[in-house]
Amino acid sequence: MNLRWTFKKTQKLFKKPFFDLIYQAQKIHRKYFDPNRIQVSTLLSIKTGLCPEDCKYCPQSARHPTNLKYEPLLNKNKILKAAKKAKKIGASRFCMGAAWKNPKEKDIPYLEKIVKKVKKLGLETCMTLGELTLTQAQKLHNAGLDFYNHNIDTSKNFYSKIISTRTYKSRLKTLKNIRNSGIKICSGGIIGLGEKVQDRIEFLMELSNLPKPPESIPINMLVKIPGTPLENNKKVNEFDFIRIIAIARIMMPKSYIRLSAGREKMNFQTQAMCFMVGANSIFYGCKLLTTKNQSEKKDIKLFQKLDLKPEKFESKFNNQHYNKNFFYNALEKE
Ligand code: SAM
Ligand code: DTB
Ligand code: SF4
Repeated sequence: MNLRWTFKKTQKLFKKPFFDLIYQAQKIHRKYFDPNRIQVSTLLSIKTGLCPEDCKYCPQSARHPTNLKYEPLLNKNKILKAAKKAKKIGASRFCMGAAWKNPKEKDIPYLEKIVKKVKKLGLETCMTLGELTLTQAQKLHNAGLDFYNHNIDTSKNFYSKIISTRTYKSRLKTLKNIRNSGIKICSGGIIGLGEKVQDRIEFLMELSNLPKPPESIPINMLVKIPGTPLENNKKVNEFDFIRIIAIARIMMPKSYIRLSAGREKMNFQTQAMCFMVGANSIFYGCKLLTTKNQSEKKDIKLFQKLDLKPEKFESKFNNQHYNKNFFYNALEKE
């Protein structure tokens, strides 16, 4: 097979002098994207905790004593209320996550209904529900699901050190089902799991060598959760993190790269560097799934400092006029 990105070619980027690398990344970013615009998504956990999987990083696994409150699948009104709020504060996409190994057949009609209703609000829709069969993906696609998030998390080799209840192969199979259904792929991973540079190289190679790279790539910095096996992991160095964002931009020039979990612990300068080298999407809202995110107010300050505007969301529903104070105004109307 002819790889788009070989190990050697990718490794070269990891060894490149920092300023040469970020110059290359920014040139590519400017070729494919408006550097002053950012895609904004808001997350909601629609089923929280008691997950049968054993992902070592995750607060929601039933195996880790994390003191998380279990919440069964949320009712429609609660989900729609959160979606309306997300829209009001300026998000263009609403991402719903469930702590499942996979959705059960009996849940699909309800999920389809939710997708239809959220879509009607004029938001793009995204779900992350675990493994999906082709038929399930097709049903969600027909209901209007735009994106499905399913992270490969790290390299094939390191994966089994982090998760034992499922395989990398099954992860890739779900990505294939999503692709074949017509839903756009959101897939990325976590930095700070204890992976080596070799794993980071292989992780980015895996994504960039998919038949078509994911449209959306979340890069999470590990949020260290007390009670999980990774709670005492070593902090990721900010420059190493920026380097990974830059390399992802170079390897997957047309994909949106989301600066995802971990922003709460990053200063504005680090986040600005991530945007500069190619990140152009964020999770916006004071909560990720179960942990704190950087507050909306702080995000707005950051956007204003950097003159970042939300990406124009081309939809017949979205005729809101964006200006520099758009987010402030939206928050004030809350
Ligand atoms: N259960 C589904 C699954 O695993 O595909 C969907 C929800 S799961 C919480 C979504 C993603 O969140 C995971 O794939 C992982 O990459 C990310 N995640 C979970 N816990 C995290 C943490 N402590 N720090 C950073 N990212 C995390
Ligand atoms: C992704 O890559 N990151 C988001 C989203 N996809 C679903 C989740 C981050 C979760 C961080 C830990 C928590 O809040 O539970
Ligand atoms: Fe469950 Fe997803 Fe958390 Fe793994 S990452 S424990 S599958 S919710």
